[in-house]
Amino acid sequence: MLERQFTHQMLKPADLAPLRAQTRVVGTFNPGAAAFEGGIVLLVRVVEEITETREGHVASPRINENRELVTDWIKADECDLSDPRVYELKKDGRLRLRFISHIKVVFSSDGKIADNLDGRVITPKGEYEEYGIEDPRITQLGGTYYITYVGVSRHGVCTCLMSTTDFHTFQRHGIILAPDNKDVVLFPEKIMGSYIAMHRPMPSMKFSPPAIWLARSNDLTHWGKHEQLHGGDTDVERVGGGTAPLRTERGWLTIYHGNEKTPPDESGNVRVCYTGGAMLMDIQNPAIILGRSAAPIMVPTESFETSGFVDNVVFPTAAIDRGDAIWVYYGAADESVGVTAFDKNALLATVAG
Ligand code: MAN
Repeated sequence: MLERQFTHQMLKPADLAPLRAQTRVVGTFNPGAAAFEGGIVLLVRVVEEITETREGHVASPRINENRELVTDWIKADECDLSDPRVYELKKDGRLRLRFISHIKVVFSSDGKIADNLDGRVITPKGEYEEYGIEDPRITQLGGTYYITYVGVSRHGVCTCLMSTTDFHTFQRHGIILAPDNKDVVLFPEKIMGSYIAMHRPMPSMKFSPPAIWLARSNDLTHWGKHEQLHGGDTDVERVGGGTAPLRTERGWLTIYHGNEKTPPDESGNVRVCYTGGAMLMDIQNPAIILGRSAAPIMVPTESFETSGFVDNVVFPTAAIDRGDAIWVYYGAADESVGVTAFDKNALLATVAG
């Protein structure tokens, strides 16, 4: 674990009003972040659930073709309710979401306090976003900010792209990686003539656990030349890209996530914990990993990280270079936005090859 210069819970569900009378906000987390007009802009994933309850049923919200919210009521005894995020239908093992997400634009003049909550709301649109849009990541390329985000639907979990120059109007560019694939982050420059993305396909055949891959593109929408970047460690169940890489004099620096099971406690309970690790990639060929932190640099420790909608989660989604420090924006316990800072040299020392 690396010493944090400060940690601040920047946004929590109570800070935002629900979009509709029939929903309540249960999560504001996994934010994209970028430097914008002298401050920081955040694109926050806002999760809402249906307030109505029906005896013997559970609610699964979705957006229909007219962009209206409708609720599917599923018989409670027909699904596995052990995961607070999803229902697993017993008859065929299919997943449905317990909630629906949209994206909210939030501004911060000092990068710590969310002092302007008047930004736009981006809501799901179309067949591939019917269960919501999630987990935006922002990369500035020239004067345009590109935003990768997750579209969830009955077809699976895919990654889509949109862009903006002003965080007021957004242009959608459609699906860039087919289901199931998320945790997609773009590098902030073309490298050897190509745009580069980290992405995380979810293999459903059991040859391999999920791993981080790299892909290349000439236009940001057609991706190819796939190669595996990092396949995770044996004790880590799942890894995924986190923050858009930052150029440093030593290489591309990113903070990614992994999850692991804690050893059983006295009652035999095993917890899953999401942590952040650092990775350094070669400037000319980012498929070459120059070093990774031997142990996670970010571990849930603060109460808003250890306890929330899903306990024990830190999920880094943006990093901003502040000269001597790197500020990291992250989702905490699938419920709030946190911001923390690391000394840049100390962070780079964790990835010394
Ligand atoms: C996982 C979690 C959820 C998310 C779904 C679909 O279950 O990350 O928060 O809604 O995947 O992306």
